[in-house]
Amino acid sequence: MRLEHRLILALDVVEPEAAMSVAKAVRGEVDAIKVGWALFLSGGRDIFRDIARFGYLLADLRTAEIPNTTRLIVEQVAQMGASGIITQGFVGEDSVRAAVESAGRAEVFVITEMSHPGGAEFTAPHAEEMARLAVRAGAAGIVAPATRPERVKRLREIVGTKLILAPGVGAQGGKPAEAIRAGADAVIVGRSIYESKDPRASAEAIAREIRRSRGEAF
Ligand code: BMP
Repeated sequence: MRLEHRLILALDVVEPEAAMSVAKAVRGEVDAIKVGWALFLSGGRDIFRDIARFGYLLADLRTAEIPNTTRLIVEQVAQMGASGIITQGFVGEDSVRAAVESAGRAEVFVITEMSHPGGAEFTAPHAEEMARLAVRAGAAGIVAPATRPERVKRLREIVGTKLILAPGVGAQGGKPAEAIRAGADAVIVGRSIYESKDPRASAEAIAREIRRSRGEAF
């Protein structure tokens, strides 16, 4: 993933035409577009292919399966033109390895600790093990909570130079600059962009905040 803005749009817009119009609006202002189950169920393979033509499609049909089923799913996702694929870490090393091996040229990101309050119940106590697992399995990086920057900081110590993508900014209460300062490479933002009146301006504002926090000119 090429990190120019350090911002990934989570396109959780269910209506395909509306989704495409948000994708077009933020074109050039985000590094990747994450598309998940809700839009896949309404727009199918076509919408995935359309978004992939735009640039980096981060496919979030997050696998939580045994290795064989993981392989079958990930091969399908890669065929739709995904540049990145998200998988759960709690499934264990064999399943994560299956995702990495069947992803082809796509990068695999492993969810460690989830950003919502419930993420503290079962994922947080094992997040560090999942981060180690992601490194061992050859993943491109991990997903870690922008809602808990101190956890991003700790997970950064474990994953070294692997990428950390941090969701939970805006609607879930996390702050983009804090997540980046804690060690995230990019933030994943959904509602604060696609529900705003001007998605492009909202994306620009978040990217500007990140640049400022990194002391970069903008
Ligand atoms: P929003 O900015 O609207 O809260 O969206 C966050 C996005 O990141 C959603 O697509 C959600 O599924 C995803 N996500 C998350 O919020 N927390 C995680 O721990 C992992 C995720 O993939």
